[in-house]
Amino acid sequence: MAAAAGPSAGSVAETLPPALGSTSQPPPVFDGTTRLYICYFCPFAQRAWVTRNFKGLQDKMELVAIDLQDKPAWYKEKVYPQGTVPSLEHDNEVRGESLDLIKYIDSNFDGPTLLPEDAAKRQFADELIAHANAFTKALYSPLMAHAAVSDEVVAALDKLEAELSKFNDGPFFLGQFSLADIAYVTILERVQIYYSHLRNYDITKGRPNLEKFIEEMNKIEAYTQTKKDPLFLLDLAKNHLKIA
Ligand SMILES: N[C@@H](CCC(=O)N[C@@H](CS)C(=O)NCC(=O)O)C(=O)O
Repeated sequence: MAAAAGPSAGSVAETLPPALGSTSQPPPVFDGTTRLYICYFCPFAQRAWVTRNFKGLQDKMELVAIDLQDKPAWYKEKVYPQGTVPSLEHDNEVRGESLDLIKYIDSNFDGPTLLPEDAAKRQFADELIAHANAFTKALYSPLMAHAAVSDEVVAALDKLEAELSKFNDGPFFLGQFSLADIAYVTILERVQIYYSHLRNYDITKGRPNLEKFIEEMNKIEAYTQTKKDPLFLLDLAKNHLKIA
């Protein structure tokens, strides 16, 4: 049986390591240690980080934080040639791509399973996860193009609202907390801030399922431990993604 998400799920007080920059030494790569390379502010890395926390892998999967604003050359040279975070060093290989990684972590490590047993729900999980990048693009594009809230944005949010009640056993997509929730929550965290501040648009208004989803996510420590100050995230996106 899958464990239900509760307030204490994934709850381990953890002192986060400092982010490594261009003058930092690399970790002893391929020494048998399992390492998750992240950046503390990246929504994609955050997906893998939440998955690790929820499965209680804090002692089995070491976090290595990379300072993307002062990226160490060794990250690309020695660890992950694509140079992006997240990546996972495990079993003498390094894998990336957050949506693939969260599935990999769920199937290859101990801890509560993050996919339902029910076949229809599992198929829906796959569909939701496969659609997460398109959702991200639909929500980010108008901000990066400095455009108004478009029909596409409204449609993407309405689709999510409907998907959240597909099985009528909310507040999560699939009854239990799952990889599908992890695929969306880090993006929702950011677009909620950006649309509220930059477009005066509340993404949860008239979308009770989405409102409840965000409320319940904020009770899961595996996720809340990874959140960052909203105004800091807004500033970062304004400066780096040039959203306005
Ligand atoms: N499709 C990738 C995207 C990862 C990604 O773009 N990460 C950004 C940080 S949010 C990155 O590593 N950028 C490289 C850099 O800034 O040098 C995934 O889902 O893992």
